Amino acid sequence: MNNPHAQELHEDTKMVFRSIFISDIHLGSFGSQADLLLDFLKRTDSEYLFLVGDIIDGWRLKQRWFWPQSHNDVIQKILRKARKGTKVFFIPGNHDEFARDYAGLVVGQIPVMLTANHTTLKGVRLLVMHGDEFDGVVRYGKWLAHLGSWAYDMTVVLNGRLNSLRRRLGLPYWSLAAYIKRQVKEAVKFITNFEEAVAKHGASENVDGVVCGHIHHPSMKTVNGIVYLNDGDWVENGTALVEDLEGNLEILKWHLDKEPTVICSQIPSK
Ligand SMILES: [Mn+2]
Repeated sequence: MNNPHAQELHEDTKMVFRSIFISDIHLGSFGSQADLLLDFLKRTDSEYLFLVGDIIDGWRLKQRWFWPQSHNDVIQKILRKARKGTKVFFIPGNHDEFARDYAGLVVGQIPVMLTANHTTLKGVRLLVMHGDEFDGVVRYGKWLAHLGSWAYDMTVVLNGRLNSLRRRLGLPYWSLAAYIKRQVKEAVKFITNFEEAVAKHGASENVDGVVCGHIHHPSMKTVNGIVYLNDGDWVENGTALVEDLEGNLEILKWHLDKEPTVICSQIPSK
C-alpha cells in the first residue's frame, strides 16, 4: 500500500491518527452514507475524535422517522470508541441543535460543547465549530458550484430545445445557460462569503485556524491569514479531516472498495 501512514498500520490494518474531524453525517436522513462512514470508523483509530455537527438530522427525523440499522451502528461504534479511550467531543450543528441544550454536559463519556479548541502537534491552534452561524439567510444551490463542463454542454442543448418551444408558444428568448451560469457564480460567492466569515471569526478569537463543516464542501486553505479547514460531509463527499501522528493535516476521501484518496494535504497560502 502506497500510503504515508503505512508505518502506523498494525496487525489490524487500522490507519492511526492523532485527531479525526467529521461532520454532516445527517443520520436519520436518506442521504446519509452511514455504511461508508462505518467502514471509515472501523478502519481508523485516533486519540481525538471531533464530531463537528449535523451528526443526527433532527429536522428530518421530526418530519419522518427513518432510522435503519446502519445509522444505529454508527452511533454504537462512536460510543464504543469513547468507552475504549478515544477522546470524543460532540459539537452540535444546526440539524442537531437540540443537543446544544446539553452543552457543558458529558453524555456517554462524550462532552457536548458549542465550540472546542485543539492544538496540533505542530502548534497550530484551532477553533472547532460547526459553522452554521456564518451561513447567510439565503442559501444557493451549492451543487451548482460542482457543475462540470459536460453539464454546461447539456445546458446548451437544452437551451436550444427550450427556446424553440418558447418560440412556438410566442415567448421571447430566455437563456437557460446564462441563468445557470449566474446561479453557479452565486453558489461560488456563497462559499467564498462563508469562508471569509469563518476566517474573520477565527481572527477575532485569536486562533491560527478554524475547523468547520456545514456547507458540505471539504477544503483546506488560508483565508486572510487564517487557516480554514472544512471537513466536508458524509452525504455527498465522504470526507474527514485528519491530523497524523506528526501533526500534519489532511483531508481524506473514503472509499468502500479502494484506499482512501488524499484530497487536500497542505495548506496553500492565498
Ligand atoms: Mn449544518
